[in-house]
Amino acid sequence: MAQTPLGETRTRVCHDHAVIATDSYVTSPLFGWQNTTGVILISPAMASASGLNAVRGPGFAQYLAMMTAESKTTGASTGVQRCLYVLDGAISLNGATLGRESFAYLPAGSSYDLSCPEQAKVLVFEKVYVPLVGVAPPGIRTGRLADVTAAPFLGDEDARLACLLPTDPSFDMAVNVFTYQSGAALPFVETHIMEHGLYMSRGQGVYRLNQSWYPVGEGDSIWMAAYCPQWFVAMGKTPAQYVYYKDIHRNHLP
Ligand code: UGY
Ligand code: MN
Repeated sequence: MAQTPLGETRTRVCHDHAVIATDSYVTSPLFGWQNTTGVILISPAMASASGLNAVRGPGFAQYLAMMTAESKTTGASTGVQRCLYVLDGAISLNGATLGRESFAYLPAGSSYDLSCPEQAKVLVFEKVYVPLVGVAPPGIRTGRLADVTAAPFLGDEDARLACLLPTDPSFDMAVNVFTYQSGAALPFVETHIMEHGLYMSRGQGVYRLNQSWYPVGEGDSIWMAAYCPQWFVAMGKTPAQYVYYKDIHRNHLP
């Protein structure tokens, strides 16, 4: 393990955003999973570390599940939906193999057999599902990033967005993969009601979060609260990519 003798880290936890760098990971057994080690990167508990001004913390959880051949899960807590993205290795869902850059949406209340033939690093987003009157909740879905169209973002061919889940109102969350050629950027500083959980899956760049600019690279995670001003530019000699969550399609008044 890399040592940081002078106590340096890029990790920051603020009232409206957080950057979690790999050098500050602490692993633990994962609730709801058997024989699986995890790192809870973002969760509602973050409010307690983020300062006196925190009105509320994240409304979802983002974590890494490090799976081996002994690992397994059969479902999430009551009312909780999951979206998984395979960062490395392969997993098995009800007997079907999902390889690197595959994903699975697992609705609240569903039960399944999720295991791992050998080893896998899986990014997981969890959120309590908010039903919509008159709209049937979604079913299980699986897919591969390679099969999803990555559309130019607001016309920029060098910033491409792949939406892994359908954008229909039965879903109250989106999970997208954003790939930037080096030098490409978000076209403006976004400020919006949706919150984000983000995992840098490739490359590097600079993320602006509120009034701070952070160098970020592969393996870093970011929480952006609702209305946290946000902007990104990709830098370096290879494309940058992040997988991110956002809440969508539900009443903006609590
Ligand atoms: O979907 C989004 O809001 C996205 N454009 N935000 C981001 O990449 N920070
Ligand atoms: Mn955004």
